[in-house]
Amino acid sequence: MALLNILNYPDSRLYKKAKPVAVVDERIRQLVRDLAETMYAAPGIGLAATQVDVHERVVVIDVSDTRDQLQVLINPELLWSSEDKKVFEEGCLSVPGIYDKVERPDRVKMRALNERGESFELNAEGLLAVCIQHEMDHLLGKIFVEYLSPLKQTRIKTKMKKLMKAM
Ligand code: GNR
Ligand code: NI
Repeated sequence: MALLNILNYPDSRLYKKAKPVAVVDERIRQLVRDLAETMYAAPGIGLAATQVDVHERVVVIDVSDTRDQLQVLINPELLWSSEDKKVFEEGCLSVPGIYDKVERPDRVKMRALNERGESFELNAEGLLAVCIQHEMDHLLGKIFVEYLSPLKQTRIKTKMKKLMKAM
């Protein structure tokens, strides 16, 4: 097991597009374990491989209060999203200390592979739907602040650069 280093916005590597996983093998299962450990330690409710500088389509999520309901999504595909939207106050482990409202479809239907390489479908709503969409964006190189106004994005970049210098 290993704790992985999480990239901070606006690191250019966060904008890379992840490639599909060809085979779910022991290497991928090790990545899943390390992502989960890193997510729980942070703590966060989700983590995409992109955030730890691995550009493959792997995501871990746990939105449970008990922190024992790990969900692994490999090569996730969006099958359907609802017309109705919801606004949610989002945060991101790659943008520490920043929270802002983002509007997204309220419900989504997904297909993905689990850590055994088996295909499964998932209907999600509420926090899980928010988290899945947030993580899928990471795999495409998109960060939630890109939904905010250009002025807010500039302010957040300035704040993050200052924060990085102070570290
Ligand atoms: O831990 C996280 N919390 C969160 C809160 C609201 C909306 C999305 C998230 S995901 C975030 C972890 C993270 O950055 N995943 O990419
Ligand atoms: Ni994030």
